[in-house]
Amino acid sequence: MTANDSVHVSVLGLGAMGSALAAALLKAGCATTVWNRTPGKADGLVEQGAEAAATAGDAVRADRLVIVCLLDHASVHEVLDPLAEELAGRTLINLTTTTPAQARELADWAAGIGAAYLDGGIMAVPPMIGRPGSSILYSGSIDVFQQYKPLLDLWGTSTYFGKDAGLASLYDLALLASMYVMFAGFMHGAAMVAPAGMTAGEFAGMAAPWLTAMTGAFQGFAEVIDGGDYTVEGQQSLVFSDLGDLLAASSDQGISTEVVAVVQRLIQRQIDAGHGEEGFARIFESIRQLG
Ligand code: FVH
Repeated sequence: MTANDSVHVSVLGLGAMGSALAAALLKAGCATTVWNRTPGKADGLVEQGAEAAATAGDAVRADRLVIVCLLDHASVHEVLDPLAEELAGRTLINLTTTTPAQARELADWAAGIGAAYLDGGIMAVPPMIGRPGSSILYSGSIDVFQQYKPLLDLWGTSTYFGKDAGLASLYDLALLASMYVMFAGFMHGAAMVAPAGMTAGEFAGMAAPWLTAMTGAFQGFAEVIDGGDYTVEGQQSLVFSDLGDLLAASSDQGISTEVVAVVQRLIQRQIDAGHGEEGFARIFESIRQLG
């Protein structure tokens, strides 16, 4: 199929993300039916050519392909459970953020009612949908992924990770975990310099190029972790990585030390276990084993 080759799609959920997904489909000429719990959110999409369904059931019955983008796992079940019979024989692509366990549960539920299921994790914010940089991770039915790939590509780069429906969510949440910890690090730095009169905006101007340059270290850390040998020459040792100065300076600035203290604890656990001269990447071991 091409992206809009006689594809009829129903989109359930017209929040910021669902609306962006539906708008991209309409822009590509896909016949699109839309539904939202609270009326009114479909109006702009109807102006772009969408068909508004009065109920979720009407939307499901309108098309064989049903895209779901609701708030969370509970809202997905709230909307879909009463429609189990209508969903039989149809294809469900769920782009709602869920945990891997919730994605697997939904895949099993879909299999039980006779619906094909593909789970997606959106690595984009709504304005990015359909633009360079937007990426969506998928897992679940390979048949669904292959059949609808031209349509999925309308939203961003589509990557399939396997038939375990939980994988897309796992990778999505792992990337989000990395992002939130990095964001917390930025906030910590901004809080540190604030008492000295630097605005968060000024600090952002310094931090962005610094952190961008530091992401260059990821591959080196990854090689050490994947190789399983933290004694490889040329690494910054755990003892050298002591964050005592960062903690003291943070305290001196009168701010919380929580963010940095977490990293210091991960380092210390490895030093206490006798690995002080090994590389910083060894804190991976502190994280992957429950402390
Ligand atoms: N927005 C973003 O940047 C992120 C990017 C990564 C992926 N997420 C996930 O996408 C899901 C939807 O996010 P959203 O941004 O569209 O969220 P909202 O604008 O808050 O819209 C939520 C929609 O869900 C509907 N809804 C909520 N609860 C129920 C329910 N019990 N029954 C039926 N519909 C429900 C809500 O309807 P209404 O409040 O307008 O009636 C909205 O349509 C989400 O998983 C993100 O994590 C977005």
